[in-house]
Amino acid sequence: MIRKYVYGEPFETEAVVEKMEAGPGSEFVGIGQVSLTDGFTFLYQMAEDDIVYGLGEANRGLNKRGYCYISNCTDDPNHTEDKRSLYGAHNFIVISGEKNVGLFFDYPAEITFDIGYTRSDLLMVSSKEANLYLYVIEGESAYDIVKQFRKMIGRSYIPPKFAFGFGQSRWGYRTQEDFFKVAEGYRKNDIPMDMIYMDIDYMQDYKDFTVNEENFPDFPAFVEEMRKQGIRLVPIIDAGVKVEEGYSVYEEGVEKGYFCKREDGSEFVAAVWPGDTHFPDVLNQDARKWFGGKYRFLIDQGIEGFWNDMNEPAIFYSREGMDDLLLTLRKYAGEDVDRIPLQELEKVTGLANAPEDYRRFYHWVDGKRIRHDKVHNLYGYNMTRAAGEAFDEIAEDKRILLFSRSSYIGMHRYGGIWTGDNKSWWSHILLNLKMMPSLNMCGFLYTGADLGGFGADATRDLVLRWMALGVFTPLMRNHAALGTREQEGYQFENVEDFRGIVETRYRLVPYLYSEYMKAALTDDLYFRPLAFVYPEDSFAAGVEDQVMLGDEAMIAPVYTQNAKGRYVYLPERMMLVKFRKDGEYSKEIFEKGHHFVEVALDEVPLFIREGRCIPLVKAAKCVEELDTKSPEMVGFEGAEYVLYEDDGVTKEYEKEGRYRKLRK
Ligand code: MIG
Repeated sequence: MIRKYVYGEPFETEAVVEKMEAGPGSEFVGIGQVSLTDGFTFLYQMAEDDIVYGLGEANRGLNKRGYCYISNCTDDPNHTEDKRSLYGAHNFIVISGEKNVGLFFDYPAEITFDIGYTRSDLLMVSSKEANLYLYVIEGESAYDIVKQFRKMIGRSYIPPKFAFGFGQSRWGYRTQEDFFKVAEGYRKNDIPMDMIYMDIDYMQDYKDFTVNEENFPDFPAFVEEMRKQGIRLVPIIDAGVKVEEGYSVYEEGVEKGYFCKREDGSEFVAAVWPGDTHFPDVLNQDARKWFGGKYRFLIDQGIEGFWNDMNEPAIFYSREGMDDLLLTLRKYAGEDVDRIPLQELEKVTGLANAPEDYRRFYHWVDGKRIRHDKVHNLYGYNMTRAAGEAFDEIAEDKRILLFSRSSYIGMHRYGGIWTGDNKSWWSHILLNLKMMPSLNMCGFLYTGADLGGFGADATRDLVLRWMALGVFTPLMRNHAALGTREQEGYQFENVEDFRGIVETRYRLVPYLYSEYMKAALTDDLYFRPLAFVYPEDSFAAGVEDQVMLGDEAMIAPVYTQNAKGRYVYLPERMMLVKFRKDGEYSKEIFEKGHHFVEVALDEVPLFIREGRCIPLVKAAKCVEELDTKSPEMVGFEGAEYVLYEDDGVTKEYEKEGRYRKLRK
């Protein structure tokens, strides 16, 4: 059962698609208490054993209890344990225990989730303004509540099937030759691959919807040449549009009034990669349509996928912020060092993503002007929506790959997300794993992390272990930052180990795609916490480093260096399958309980549940070359698997004959 309450005058985020009558927001909403004396505060008394799930792309555990999280989309590349905000704002939580309650706070500005941080038994959700919709969902279990929520927010984005292949990325690929070198690195070493991502250096001076003509003299021919090798190029698009006379996107945007403006009506200037930029006002329907239409420039040249970056939106500095800093520095130039108040110099480090900058520009929505900070968490969502809505017109019945860095619930209908600038740290493999079910609960199914880590130098074993997890995430992409150690699959010794892991992905693509499609088409989860599947099992509730995949399997990646394997808890009897680089696999049955399982660096472990089986095919160099006619079935004798299969290109998901029964 879902109840919807309205407080004040909420901004219509369009996160929810189901039409629902809203009751007046009272101070008592049945399960918790609301205080409106100082902004908005929701209070809920947690029972000792309550688990709190949700918050999508957030830090720390699967169980969110015991910390404080702030939804405030932020470009922060240091995802240390103390961080409260990352790139997304996913305000849905589920309290699971004696009583099960789902709560969605549809509020587009900063909102704080104090989940037993201030007082261990108290859940406090608070925002400065009391303008929001609160959805209270009750159900028989946490899982049931999540399914109700997913239905209410609408079907998750479905990418083309090639997007289930492996992709290589690195910030710093610059010229056509750089890209050919990567393609060659993979193809020569017989490592499958479907995508190479193009980071900001493909553009001319970081201008959106341009291609550097010197480095790509004939871009469409280049795209086609890659396609012939079975590789799609996936360019990045940044939020800020470069301020430059003669640049058509800039000139048109100014002329039509489609950029975000200051209070005085002038265009707000934010410095990002291109230098001075303006932000397209993607919350404004006309501007959104205009900006989305620009993607056509690349689609017309053969491009079939994009990633949207810097859309929190990230700001290196604003004109105002810089002016203020320069004045301060001038004021103290020549001054005795100990007479300079240090807090004044904090302006230097406080220049980027400054809260005051988010109060310096405005959006026009349905004839009303609204200050950015009041709708801050909707920017990435609407930039991606701009593209998604445009694709429906540009490419009609064709699926385009699309994912974003910043997001809000609602964006899950238009694209996926990657989890941003992690580091080549072992702890971030585990963080990657924990985020996946939480993201699924909030509607984001096409997700994945930068495999091998974005910042810092990777090591061979870390990349192998991380990619062995990436085998199972819908988005499987190795990406690294400029200046870090190269970590493409062919950069380390014994390249066959990398080949084996990527080949395992391809052997599983028909199965993983099928699981993805079933989850998307029935508003279900692709990754589930163990507790959703084994609600009666008290051990399962505490397991955070293993995750259920669909109805058949469980993953338990190795995430510590120099480990020969790991401890695993099996809530039931399962078969451990270890995929090997020779194209074979080993299998071993484990009884319910705790076990240490050995997993070598070149193996990919997967647990298959009692009485289940999954399909396996032969690897190929890219997804479209996979032969799926008669998969080999792996798992328990007599088991049955229902395989979903379609062309992977068009949107006729529900046409007849999509499901096929396979038997072991
Ligand atoms: O300020 O485009 O998260 O994936 O490689 C950094 C360069 C901008 C941040 C993205 C990252 C990308 C990088 N971008």
